[in-house]
Amino acid sequence: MSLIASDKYSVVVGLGLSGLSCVRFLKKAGVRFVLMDTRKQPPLLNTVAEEFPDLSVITGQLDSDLLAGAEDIIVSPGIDTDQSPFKELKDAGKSVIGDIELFVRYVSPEAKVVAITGSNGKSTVTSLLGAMAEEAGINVKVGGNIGVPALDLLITAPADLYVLELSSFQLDTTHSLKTDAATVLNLQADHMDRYGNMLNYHKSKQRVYRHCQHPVWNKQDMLTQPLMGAGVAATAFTLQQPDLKEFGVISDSEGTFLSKGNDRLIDTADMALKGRHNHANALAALALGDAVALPQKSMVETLKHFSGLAHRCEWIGNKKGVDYINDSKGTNVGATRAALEGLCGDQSDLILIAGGVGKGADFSELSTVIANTCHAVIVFGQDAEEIAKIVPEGISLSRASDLDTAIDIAEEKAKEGDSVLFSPACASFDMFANFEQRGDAFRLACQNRGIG
Ligand code: UMA
Ligand code: ADP
Repeated sequence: MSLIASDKYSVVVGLGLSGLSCVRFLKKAGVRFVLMDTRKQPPLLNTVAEEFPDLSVITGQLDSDLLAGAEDIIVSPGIDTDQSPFKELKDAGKSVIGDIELFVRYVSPEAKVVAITGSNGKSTVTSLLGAMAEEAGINVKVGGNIGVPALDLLITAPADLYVLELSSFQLDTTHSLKTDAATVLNLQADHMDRYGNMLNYHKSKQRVYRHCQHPVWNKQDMLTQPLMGAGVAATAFTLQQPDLKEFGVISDSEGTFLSKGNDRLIDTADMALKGRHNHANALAALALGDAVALPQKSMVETLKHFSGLAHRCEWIGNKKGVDYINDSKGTNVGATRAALEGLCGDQSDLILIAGGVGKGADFSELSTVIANTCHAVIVFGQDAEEIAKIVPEGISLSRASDLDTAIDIAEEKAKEGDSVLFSPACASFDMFANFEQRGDAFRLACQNRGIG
């Protein structure tokens, strides 16, 4: 207990990106705190030591006495607070929160906040909405699960609009988030190793709608429907013909248009984002933007040039008439299904490379879509066999020892007009530090073969 005398203090648990942002923020705010991490060598230990040489860090274990005496226990999202010792601390009435709850306490009440969650499409919609606001000349900041911790946004000059991507992990430790608009984009099984079942995962995602003025939900995915009392104006989006107040798609002889009710906003042929799943993402961004009064003209203009983020169905290049696509961010079954459906042409012209850490997922959901879109599948990584099991008969199945070999096999199998889609349906941690490193490895391997 010598680290802290009798005064009030907080504990920051975790020294990854979120933990570091808490440290920087609390230092600036003048809040006393202790920092701990269960790992002996947390990834950002050296960064903290350089920036804050006087700060002692408890590593390799958690100090239960210090936790018990803390005013707030600020836990990083990668830690499950339904496990010991946090579950017991919560049961005992202690304040166990995350970086987003801190953000909520300190953000200016004048600023607008939009929160975006869902199993897939979060980063795309978050950055698209940010780009739409920028196009409109609004002072906007974008952060959260997208890789820029939310508290980093409060360290610099204030913004008028904050667009936050929130994971279920972050929502679990957030209690009083007030938003001007919020959405659950979709709900497909992910993180089952943490939640155990869809019910728990669903509950976690629904937290984004608490204290939300204007919920936006996906009419084709009932699990995204806000479970809140009557009297809250919610807007739905759908890939089908919209009702009057909805955002949807009108298709006729003149083209396929993203629309608000009967108003045709943009021909999808004029959008820089490709794939049907991105039509849904664009509709969600339009509905959220509408809810916070972004001008329609700027939003539509943005859709003409916003081509998406790296590692999300990213076109790398073409060799011998074959396209190579990096979808390393396809880290779960739903994402890979959307990529297959969104990118397949008229024939079964896809070759899928998949594998990695399956996070307890049920891959059987991919069976039918593989049958309809692929003529070959190449599996690699820790859970390769789990995927191999569900590849339907009649589809060529190969096993590769690593990603490089998988691309070799794909090149052999591909014929003119095909696309090689790298959409792992798995996390990357068996072979790579993160999905970005895995996607970079794919891009480099392609470039080494004269692709891109
Ligand atoms: N860990 C320990 N002991 C500790 C603290 C952490 O073992 O004491 C482990 C965790 O179990 C986890 C790893 O460290 O395996 C990283 O966890 P973290 O909470 O320190 O992660 P951060 O570096 O703070 O990054 C987090 C998000 N990561 C997670 O939620 C796992 C980042 O999202 C996010 O960009 C960042 O905060 C800023 O907000 C990444 C992610 O993978 C992209 N998110 C998941 C997803 O999108 O599916 C939820
Ligand atoms: P997230 O931040 O939720 O992981 P991203 O925008 O980074 O979402 O996209 C990750 C992957 O999810 C994409 O590469 C694509 O395969 C898939 N995806 C994107 N949008 C959708 C959507 N609306 N529905 C289903 N899958 C999607």
